[in-house]
Amino acid sequence: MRALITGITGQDGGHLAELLHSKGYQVFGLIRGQNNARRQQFETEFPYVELIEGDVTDPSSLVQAVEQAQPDELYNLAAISHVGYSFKNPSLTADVTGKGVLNVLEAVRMAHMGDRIKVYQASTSEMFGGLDYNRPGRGYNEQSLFHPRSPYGAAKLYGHWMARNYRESYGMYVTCGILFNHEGERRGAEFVTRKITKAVAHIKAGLQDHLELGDLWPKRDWGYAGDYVRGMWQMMQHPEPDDFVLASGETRSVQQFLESAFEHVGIDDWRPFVRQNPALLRPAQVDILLGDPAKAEDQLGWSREIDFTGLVQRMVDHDLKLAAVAVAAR
Ligand code: NAP
Ligand code: F7E
Repeated sequence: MRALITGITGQDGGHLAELLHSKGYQVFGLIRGQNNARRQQFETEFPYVELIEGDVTDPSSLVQAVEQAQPDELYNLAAISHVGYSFKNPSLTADVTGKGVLNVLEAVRMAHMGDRIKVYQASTSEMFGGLDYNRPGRGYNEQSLFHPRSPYGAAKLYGHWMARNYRESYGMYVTCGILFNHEGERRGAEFVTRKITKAVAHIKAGLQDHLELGDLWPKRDWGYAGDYVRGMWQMMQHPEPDDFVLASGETRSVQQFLESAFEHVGIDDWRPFVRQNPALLRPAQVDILLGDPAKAEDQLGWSREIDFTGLVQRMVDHDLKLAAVAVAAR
């Protein structure tokens, strides 16, 4: 089996490459830029991935990538994925996160491989927006209403509908995973969980004295990225293309994540170490996200191995090791 992953240098790209390689796939990854700063580190960690240069905003590069990789499965993970950044760069976000999906689908169709390549589209719980919380206690599922609250969410919703359109119009195998927040030791430090675990480890090691955050009250449904990429693969083995929610079915506030992380290093009172920075507030907030993964559990047999506490501890422990290396190098 051959797989092409866009967004290979991101969090999920790394986990998915590892998973597919362990299953015997030949893995190809699309990498952008003439001198991508992540390339060298990626090649060291994933020597078995064949990198192909391309950009989801450049249709011809995608056609070439598809022709070169000849994939059985194409996982479209590429995106501008930071919600806060999308408010500052809405047009770029529309081009990459929205129209980029169309470019990928068209590349498959134009290469006349629409009948043999299965496509996975990385859709998101941000499409729900956290306002039409219409299944209290149960969470959003595949039938819930969409109400995106950011340029990122709106761009993802465009990509989601284009993916569904290509499934319905051309009979292509295009599956959408509507994934709730998933985190881990590969998470970028611009996202709140990793920002917290890194800061907690640095504070514990004496490398940093405080942490600046935005809103602490929003709630998210957090899981571990390794569990979620396994779900992506399971979706692609399903006989029919479809939409599936992956979530933990639990929701916790940013403050609860913060408390758990500090608690894990033996600091009971986090307040002296945390300051609010108004620059980190967003023009609109997604108040609460809670997902219902019943369909994926029933139809795919998907389940999580790592719970919330395990996730926080894993991330903090990883960052404590990195902090110890930084201290030793001083
Ligand atoms: P991530 O760490 O931010 O990775 C994004 C990837 O997209 C990076 O490899 C980045 O490459 C690449 N990219 C950005 N612009 C590109 C362009 N113009 N052309 C080609 N590649 C480009 O995201 P992630 O957490 O792994 O998430 C993977 C996907 O799932 C994303 O589509 C995200 O929106 C979606 N998603 C994530 C979550 C979550 O909680 N993690 C939940 C739901 C959905 P560079 O290294 O060159 O920047
Ligand atoms: O924010 C609040 C912030 O940026 C979580 C992406 O993977 O998941 C992710 O989107 C919450 C928000 O993730 C800071 O306002 C407070 O309420 O970690 P985040 P996100 O916005 O939920 C979805 C499912 C995706 O699809 C996205 O691609 O935390 N928050 N203070 C902060 N957030 C950040 N980043 N930084 C802060 O300092």
